[in-house]
Amino acid sequence: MTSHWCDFQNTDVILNCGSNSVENHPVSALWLEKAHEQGAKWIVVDPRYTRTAEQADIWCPIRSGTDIAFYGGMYNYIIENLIEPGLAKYLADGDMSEYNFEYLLNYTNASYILDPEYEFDPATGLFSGWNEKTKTYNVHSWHYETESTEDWDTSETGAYSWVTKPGTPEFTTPTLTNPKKDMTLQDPMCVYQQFKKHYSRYTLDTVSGICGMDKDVLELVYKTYTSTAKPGKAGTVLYALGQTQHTYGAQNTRAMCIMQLLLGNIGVPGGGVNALRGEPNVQGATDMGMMVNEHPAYLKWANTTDRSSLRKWLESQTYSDGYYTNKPKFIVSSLKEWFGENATVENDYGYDWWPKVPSETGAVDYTHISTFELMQQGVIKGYFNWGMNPCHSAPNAGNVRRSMANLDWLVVADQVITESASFWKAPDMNPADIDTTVYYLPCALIYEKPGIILNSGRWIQYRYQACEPWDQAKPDYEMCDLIWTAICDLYRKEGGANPDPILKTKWDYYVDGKMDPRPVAWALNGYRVAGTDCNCDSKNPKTDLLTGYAELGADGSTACAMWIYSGMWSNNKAPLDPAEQPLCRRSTEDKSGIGLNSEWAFSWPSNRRILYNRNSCDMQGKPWNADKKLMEWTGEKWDLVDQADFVAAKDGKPVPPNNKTFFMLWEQKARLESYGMVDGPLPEHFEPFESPCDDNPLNGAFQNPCAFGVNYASTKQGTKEQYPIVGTTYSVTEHWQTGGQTRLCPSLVESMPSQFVEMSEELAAEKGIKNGDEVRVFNNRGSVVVPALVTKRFAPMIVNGKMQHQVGLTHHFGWADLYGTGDVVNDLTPNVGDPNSFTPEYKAFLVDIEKA
Ligand SMILES: Nc1nc2c(c(=O)[nH]1)N[C@H]1C(S)=C(S)[C@@H](COP(=O)(O)OP(=O)(O)OC[C@H]3O[C@@H](n4cnc5c(=O)[nH]c(N)nc54)[C@H](O)[C@@H]3O)O[C@H]1N2
Ligand SMILES: Nc1nc2c(c(=O)[nH]1)N[C@H]1C(S)=C(S)[C@@H](COP(=O)(O)OP(=O)(O)OC[C@H]3O[C@@H](n4cnc5c(=O)[nH]c(N)nc54)[C@H](O)[C@@H]3O)O[C@H]1N2
Ligand SMILES: [Mo]
Repeated sequence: MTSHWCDFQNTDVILNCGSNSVENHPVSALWLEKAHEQGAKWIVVDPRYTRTAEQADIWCPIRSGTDIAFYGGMYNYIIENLIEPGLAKYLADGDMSEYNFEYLLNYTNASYILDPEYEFDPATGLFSGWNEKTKTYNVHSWHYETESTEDWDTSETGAYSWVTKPGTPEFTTPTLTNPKKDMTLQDPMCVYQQFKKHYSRYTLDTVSGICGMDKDVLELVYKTYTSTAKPGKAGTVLYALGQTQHTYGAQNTRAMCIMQLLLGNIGVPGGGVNALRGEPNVQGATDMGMMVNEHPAYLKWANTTDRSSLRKWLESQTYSDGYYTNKPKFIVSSLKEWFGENATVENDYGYDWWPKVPSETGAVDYTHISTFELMQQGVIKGYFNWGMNPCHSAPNAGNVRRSMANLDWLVVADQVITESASFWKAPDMNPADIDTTVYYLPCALIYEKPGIILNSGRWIQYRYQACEPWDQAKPDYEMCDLIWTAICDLYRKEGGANPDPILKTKWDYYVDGKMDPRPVAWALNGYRVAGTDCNCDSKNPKTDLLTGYAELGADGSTACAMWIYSGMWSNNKAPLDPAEQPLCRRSTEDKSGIGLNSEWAFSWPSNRRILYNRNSCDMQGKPWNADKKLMEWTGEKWDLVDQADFVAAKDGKPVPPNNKTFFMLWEQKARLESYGMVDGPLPEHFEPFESPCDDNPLNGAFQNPCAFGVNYASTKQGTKEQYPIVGTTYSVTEHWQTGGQTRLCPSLVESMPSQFVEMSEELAAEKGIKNGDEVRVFNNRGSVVVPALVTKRFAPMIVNGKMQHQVGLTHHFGWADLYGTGDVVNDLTPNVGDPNSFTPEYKAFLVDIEKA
């Protein structure tokens, strides 16, 4: 998962599915081209012929929103052509020349026996555990059958002796349930057999019909990509918004993981499921928990049900085995950073001061899509809009503008006057009707402030300030500091209803009296609380920086805001000098020979470059591919090229190879079937919220029964009779998202002066539209006028036997800014999304078009 981009050069087959490397992620394309030059095959699965498709060997057009059918067909292809023909032979004589059985059997949960109640019913499209009233699943029957149980050994010499250390909060330790297995994969309830049954419906005919694909091209894609099933071969899948922006976007992502597991492509050089991340530092923002349910470092926020106290958090979140048995250390250390000396074992380290995310059924919901509904209902009355532009970027943007008009106050922190900062000036708004007070806080540009930034491959680096902020603009952290200290002063003066969460919070990120990102870096890295002197000449709290997260305690002895970042800023000799810290390493000497570049920057966690890298070796610890070695068991110890993502040594002694290769899960096996998603244990094809089809040939549910937001009146679902054309959206190289920065740049506007709707020659002819004509694109939510771009890059598709048109729109223009204005394309997209990640369905919806 999330390999660094230089690793793409190590691959044998590239699959860009729902991502456009060449136009939107040019640096990724550099490494893909390198692989291509060395003989790798390149496949692009995308509704249109992109510049990435132009570089590739195979372009396979797909109807937007049908990727799960595409992957399901691939699983069926692997089972029919690789697994089934070879399984009996492998079990008899160990032959795995065509297919990597060792990986499937030992490193995944294929052999695990599922609960006898587990079921999927194609007639209803539902898995076992469905509750029709709440429209949610009880995931109990998606678990395994238990063979035996093991309790934690917390005795003085036991592996978990730390649990009884003074200062550690009390909790009932988890019990490991060892699942029942069938290593011959014949038991009808084993994961493999249920999986095989599930995807036997995904035949080439059915899949090509749903996806609107040519069956021969589809088969060629399957044949080419599954050539990486051979031990020693690797395939990489690069994904972005074409996968995530759907009402089953998270299942799309799981679908890619499953594909890579079946092919033995996770944890090997040139493998992985690689997100091409978007906004600068989106990796960092995700790590930092910029979402309603995620706390920094992928721990869960406190909530009102199973995490309503620290004890409950520890009991619901601590894994029974694997590395997440250490979660108590991460959460207590986080609380120690959050509340400093106010956090003690007696007060549960301040856990109750944390706000609790409402989590009962029917509770208030603060996800992105729902906040705007809450504004309409008058529940949310004030809004901080910080470095984003939802009046333009959010789905159903017209609805967002109308919602904002209901606010008492709005604060916008940005470097340009965006559509959100001027929502009351939108062409469809009447300023006289709007009472919202809008405050604008000008922010410093990236060049005008220092700080930490992460790239898409988890590399943490430091950016120095180049110049002073312009005029009154300030770095965001200085604005935060001013607001925060003002709030604290008010609480001190007036008391307030519940001052403790505010006044007990530790806030000491200053150097020489000024807010500074370097003490924040100490907090992220972690330090010993009772620490020694750090030879630091500032007036700041003394630090004793940790060398890595292995040093964290659950007893209040360490503070650490981001356990995964621990080690990036660990040099106690120069705590204020970024250049002396691991994240600023700049050695271009690559000792690995395969581009790991381990001495350039710091890659979380532990400077590991390839996650789950133990899977690059067989059960004996020999690399599958000797030319691309990440590690090897010498018979006595592990010879490590990359940092080990498994237990390589314990108490100073080498640990010989075993089958515990995915140590971030309690099973320490990767999950083909999983109980971790709210909408199903296996990805199943559903139609988008707005679909052009009459039915779903694979199941009786048609759409994802768990899709998010579908009941809001504002979504105004359209039908295929009203709007027969599939619409999708994407970016162009010349502009950036809502265009605040790029539309202010005359040369960029000159090279890409407007948005457009891209359509096939056939559709244009049908509608009497010529290239360059102004066209109205509309549905129940909105209407935009843009020029037509009539191209051969879009072609009509045969979907389930009928001709289907699809069009694509760019989404970078709005009414704000000096140069380059235009209609807001997100007036068309539906405010519905994925029930796991809440990502909106920007990539598949219905429209109609006419000459304007
Ligand atoms: N120049 C430039 N670069 C950017 C950005 C920008 O605005 N401008 N934005 C940045 C950001 S924030 C992000 S998140 C990334 C986005 O990066 P990408 O996801 O690569 O960009 P998009 O153009 O949104 O969509 C990628 C492709 O998905 C295809 N697609 C649409 N629907 C589907 C579908 O259902 N299935 C499949 N398989 N494909 C589909 C589209 O045709 C498009 O070619 O780019 C980043 N890079
Ligand atoms: N139809 C459709 N809609 C989409 C997408 C799509 O593919 N199709 N993509 C979605 C995706 S992936 C994304 S990421 C969103 C992006 O949605 P937004 O984040 O709302 O869009 P941006 O234009 O990137 O807005 C970022 C704002 O931050 C400002 N900014 C830049 N640097 C700083 C800074 O240091 N501090 C502060 N305070 N502000 C700063 C910029 O000027 C800009 O106005 O759009 C989503 N919307
Ligand atoms: Mo993004």
